[in-house]
Amino acid sequence: MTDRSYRFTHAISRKPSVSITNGLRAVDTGTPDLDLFTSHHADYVQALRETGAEVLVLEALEAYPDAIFVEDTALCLQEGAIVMRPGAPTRLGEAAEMAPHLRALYSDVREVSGPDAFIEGGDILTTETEILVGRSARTNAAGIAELRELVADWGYAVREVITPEGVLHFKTDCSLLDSETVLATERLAASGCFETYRVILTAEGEEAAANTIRFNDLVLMPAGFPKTRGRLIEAGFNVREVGNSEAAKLDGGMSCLSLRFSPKG
Ligand code: CIR
Repeated sequence: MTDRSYRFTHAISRKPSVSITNGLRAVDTGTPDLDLFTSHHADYVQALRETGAEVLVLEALEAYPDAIFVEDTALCLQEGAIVMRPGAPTRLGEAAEMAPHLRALYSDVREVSGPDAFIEGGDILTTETEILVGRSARTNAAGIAELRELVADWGYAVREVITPEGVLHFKTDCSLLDSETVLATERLAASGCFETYRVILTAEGEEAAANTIRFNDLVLMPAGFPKTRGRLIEAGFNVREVGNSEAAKLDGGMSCLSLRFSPKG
């Protein structure tokens, strides 16, 4: 089994902007504190760098309050990158801001461009064998169909799945841990989408721990979920906790804060 879905040479991240206080959120649980957000973000970037990866940290984009959540702007594979079409109207322009940075690193950059096609990176889980895409309030069937066509000649199979009702993104509720293992909430696992995987469930009341990232030898997880952390450690993973209180106020987690990849050419 290969390990290209969790071993990476590169990541791209973006500093939080002052405008982050206006970021989108499903429920208002308070205004994010910029200084604390900046410090959590620095810890996150440092953890990625400690694995040996090259991490490009882009400057804040004031015009886009949610621009720190770079994951939603692109899907990065070894063969090339696909620029997304975010379904949140205030976030659509973020994808074009990311495209030149991807072109600098990849020789093949493609774009989801259909006027009715919407898709955000947070709905996409790339495993060793397939690309799962959750239909959600941000990602529609046309977006998934266009992605399927764009990656077909690179040999990827795209499987459409469903993001649970009321959940922002598919990966809000799951993450890849290794070639055959995912971490998932019970409500997502119950949908049956992970039947061919080994599933570690988040502990009851710790659903917000589901969005982790496996990045080289580390699993980065949001701080404050001791039972789920214990399950991951017991399963043999090298867990690093990162403060996520401010990103969580904007429905963000570990995966949203970076694009992770190993460009081939
Ligand atoms: C949004 O609602 O779009 C942002 N406030 C949070 C985006 C989180 N991104 C992700 O899960 N990939």
